[in-house]
Amino acid sequence: MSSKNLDVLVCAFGKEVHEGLTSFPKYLSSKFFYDELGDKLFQQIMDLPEYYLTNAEYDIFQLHKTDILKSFDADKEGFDLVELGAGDGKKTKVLLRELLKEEHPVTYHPIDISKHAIDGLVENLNQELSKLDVEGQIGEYFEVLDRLKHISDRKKVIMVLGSNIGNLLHPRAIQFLKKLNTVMHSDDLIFMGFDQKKHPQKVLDAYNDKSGVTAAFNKNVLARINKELGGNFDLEAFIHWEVYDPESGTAKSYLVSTKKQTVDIDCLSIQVHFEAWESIHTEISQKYDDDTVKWLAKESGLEISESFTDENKYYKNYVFKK
Ligand code: AVI
Repeated sequence: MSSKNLDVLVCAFGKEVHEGLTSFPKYLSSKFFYDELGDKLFQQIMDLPEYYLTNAEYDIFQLHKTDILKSFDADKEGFDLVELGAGDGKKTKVLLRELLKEEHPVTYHPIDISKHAIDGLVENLNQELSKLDVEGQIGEYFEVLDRLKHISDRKKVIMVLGSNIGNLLHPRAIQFLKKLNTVMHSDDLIFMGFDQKKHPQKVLDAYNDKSGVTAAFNKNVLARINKELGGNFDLEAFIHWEVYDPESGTAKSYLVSTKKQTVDIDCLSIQVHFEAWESIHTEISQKYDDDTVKWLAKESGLEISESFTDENKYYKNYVFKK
């Protein structure tokens, strides 16, 4: 094996692709959907008529902004609003505008792994909400949260929107909440969005849109393997497939091979064999109900103090305290 091959194997992407495609059944992590093209496709998904999640959470912010801010129970000292995975900040701006209107002393700390996203958001906020105190942070959630642990003596509200927690199976969601718990002081809060169980067809449609954007998003992981790991996946020889189990509330995405085929991945020095109709599991998008969220909170040493939903009850934002 050449040293280049070794480098690729030890990089996280190469290592996990190797692991997932040599396992049975095959799997790849949805975190690998996101490169420049993947980010663009996800932006398009959020604008799709079928993808109700974004609008539902936006509506919650519009409908309940005053009560949401009340639930943060910040005193005259104000607070630090930390957002993990801030993206374009569209929903958060509704709260930020309200905070400025009410003259709440607040510092907004958007955190994202993408420098591009943070630079763009900070610039945009400086223009649109020039009075707002913004401290953008680039990095992995927990590394930045560790840094933020001691930013001030003020209360901290940690926000995680977009049902991002839904991409984690319950044990990993608990790990995530527990980790958040460890960086919280006694009166700090978490404000987190959870997509709710609903008519199964509504869920299926959200992850299987007519225009095929979600299919392209799912297949982007194969495109990345081709580009970054020297793969030769034929994207046309795989179909995007979505299933939803209304009992567990788990939506699962797959890529299914439409024929018997062998794919070379040069940088990993492997050949991956697919039987006709063999699948690669690529994503879970968990849907919740109050009991499940209550259970997650309890397992993580947290308690729900309030929750807010949209008119259709598609989505809920919960406030957690220690
Ligand atoms: C980012 N995440 C919460 C999205 C979801 O709903 O699971 C990603 C996504 N996958 C397909 N469509 C959107």
